[in-house]
Amino acid sequence: MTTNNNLTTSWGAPVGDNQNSMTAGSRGPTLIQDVHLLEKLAHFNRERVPERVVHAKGAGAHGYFEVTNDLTKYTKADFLSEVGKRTPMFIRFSTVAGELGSADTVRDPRGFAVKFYTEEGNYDLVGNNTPIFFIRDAIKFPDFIHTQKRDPKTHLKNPTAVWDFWSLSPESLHQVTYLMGDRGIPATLRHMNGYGSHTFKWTNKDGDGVWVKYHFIADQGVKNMDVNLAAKLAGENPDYHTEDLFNAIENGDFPSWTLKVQIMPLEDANTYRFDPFDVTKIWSHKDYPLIEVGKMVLNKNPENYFAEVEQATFSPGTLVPGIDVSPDKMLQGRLFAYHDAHRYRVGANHQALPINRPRNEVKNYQRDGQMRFDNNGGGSVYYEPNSFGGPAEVPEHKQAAFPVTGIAESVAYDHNDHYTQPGDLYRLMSEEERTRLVDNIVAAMKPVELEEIKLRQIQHFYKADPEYGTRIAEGLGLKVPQEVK
Ligand code: HDE
Repeated sequence: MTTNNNLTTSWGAPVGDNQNSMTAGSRGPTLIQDVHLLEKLAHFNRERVPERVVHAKGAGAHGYFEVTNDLTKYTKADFLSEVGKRTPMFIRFSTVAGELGSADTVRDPRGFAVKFYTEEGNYDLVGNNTPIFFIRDAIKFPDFIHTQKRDPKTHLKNPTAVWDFWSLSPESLHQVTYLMGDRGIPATLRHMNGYGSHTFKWTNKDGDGVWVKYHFIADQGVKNMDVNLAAKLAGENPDYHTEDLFNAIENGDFPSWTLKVQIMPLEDANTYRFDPFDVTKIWSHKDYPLIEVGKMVLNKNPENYFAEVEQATFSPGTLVPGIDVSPDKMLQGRLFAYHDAHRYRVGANHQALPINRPRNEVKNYQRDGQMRFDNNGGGSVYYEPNSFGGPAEVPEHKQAAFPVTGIAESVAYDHNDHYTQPGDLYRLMSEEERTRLVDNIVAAMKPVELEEIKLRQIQHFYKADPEYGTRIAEGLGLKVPQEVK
């Protein structure tokens, strides 16, 4: 076949004219038989896939992960099996609430979604830049996100809804305190940590398990952005973080993170002072110190934003042998939500797209579906069990058995101390940090329409730390309600 630079239709035929539609005479009308025009307009109409319902605005990069510490006594995960082992990876950073075109420098958690292309399949670690979350049961997520998105009548952000929900969901206080503090607006995507947030389970070759939490510590250090600069940049350069990441990588200034883990023996989960699967809590670093695992380096920008960043699909359910989930109720809900979102947003065969497909060979009996663009298993055997040497299961990678107990019912976590950890976080802050935190909260709560909501929220701040609650009340020109004192 000869190679040339011919413009072609999507079916490969040379295009004769890409500047002038075919018309009856120079004044038209336009002829419907200009099939190239029809195809071009029709394809254009379909250029957008639905944006992610949360985490719509994002930036991605390629890189690698290198093991620096031998943790094989805890996990048989192949990509962690040897010091020095390198695994290619892709990361997508994102804001949560804004739309695809929204500003980068807003106060919001940042998504920190990592895809490791391991030799035993893809492993996705779909975390945030905060170690905790606003709620701890998946059933509350759609309501929570409604309050973060636009009001259905005004199509504006609605602070009354935000604080109404938070004040009625006191488990959010820890994450609210974190978000309203300095870390709520990172200086750049390179200057923030990432967290797996949930508890996961690691299992070693002997089938012994431990609970694990992930921390990606930014080697660049953590730096945050002043609120006034953030507001200015949101107007002047809404893509500031996206641009910063792209330029850093383009200029060879490769950002990196050190991955560390906290390890908890399985039995400790039964006796720890709170439920360690509750994603609104952090584990004390004194009880479970950070242990180094390896280094993640971002060294290559995507070639094509849509193909690589927009079409990337991450799920906390994309796991490899040696890494399993925990009973965390949020994590359990996410195991359904993500691939469901991908099937809706990208399509039934989203796993086979170049950015998503594993680097090892996929061999299974799944066939067909919309946009099946690989060879669909060719003529190979398409059912199991079979007598034709089709791919067979690997018994040693059967999930380690685990005990389950209890009565099935819709029930809350039984630990309801929503105040100690947010209070500790407040007390950890310097006076300047506390002042900025209080100023941010007061500014955010001022527009709340009902005083009742403000008073309810003030009580939560007060219960975390009397000074915290009192300062917010004063800032809002209100008094701490008597019943909480
Ligand atoms: Fe997500 N989340 N989430 N989330 N999330 C999505 O997945 C969801 C949660 C996170 O760059 C969606 O493909 C539910 C916690 C990141 O592509 C959706 C619950 C954490 C990203 C979804 C949570 C996250 C998402 C939107 C409560 C941090 C972006 C479209 C049970 C630990 C990934 C999509 C990317 C994206 C659902 C809570 C992080 C709808 C139901 C907790 C980083 O499926």
